[in-house]
Amino acid sequence: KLQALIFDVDGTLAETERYGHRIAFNQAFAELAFDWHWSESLYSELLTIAGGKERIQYYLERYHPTFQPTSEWSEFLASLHKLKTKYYRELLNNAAIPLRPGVKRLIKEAKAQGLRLAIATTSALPNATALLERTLNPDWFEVIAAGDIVPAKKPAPDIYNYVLEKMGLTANECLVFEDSFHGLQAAVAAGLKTIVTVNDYTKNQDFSAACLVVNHLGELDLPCEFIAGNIPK
Ligand code: XBP
Ligand code: MG
Repeated sequence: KLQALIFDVDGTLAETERYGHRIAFNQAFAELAFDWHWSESLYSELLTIAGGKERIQYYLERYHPTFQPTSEWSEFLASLHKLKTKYYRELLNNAAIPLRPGVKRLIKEAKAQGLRLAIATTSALPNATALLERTLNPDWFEVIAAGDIVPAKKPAPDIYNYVLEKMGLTANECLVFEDSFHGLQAAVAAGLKTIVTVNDYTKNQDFSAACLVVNHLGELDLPCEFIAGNIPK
């Protein structure tokens, strides 16, 4: 029997990549006078790497292979990422990135029916809680699993296995909501059934492992569109 819903954050609850993370990375680069700028199209490519620190490292290796930080790599990445997190929180406070259609409705309905709720995100914990504080309520989620809490980020299943263990549930008692190929891979590798709500960054990715693919979760006056499905019995 279904006991819990587990939600990804970025791209699933809200369009935070487009209106938040990318801009915050660029603001952090500018503050440190680095001549690096992540355009929308470059960011689509960089999104294949999960995790902000990991994404910066990939970008530098690929586009600025001779760059050497003045401190240790791990220290450099951590401090640059900390600055990015500060800007991201500022953006959330000022621009108030809205939830995607149907997210609040579904979460409230699930709560009313006694389903348990959790978060599984690659993004840093302060980023996840900042969005939840502004839009939903962090207390509604029994587990908020985020960022470096597990060593291997999505597409590794670790973050989902962590949530299952914390909640004392098996995979077939849960349903996951994701927006990206790497998120889907992580959930499926943990044995979880997954609904994908695509967005502009992810709509051309391979979601054949999902049990349902829709454009968003839908509202009464904004029905969702079915894209693909393989609904399990
Ligand atoms: C989210 C990510 C994160 C965010 C940035 O993926 O990949 O890296 O882009 O967040 P998912 P941080 O939605 O699959 O969890 O900079 O805090 O890592
Ligand atoms: Mg996502």
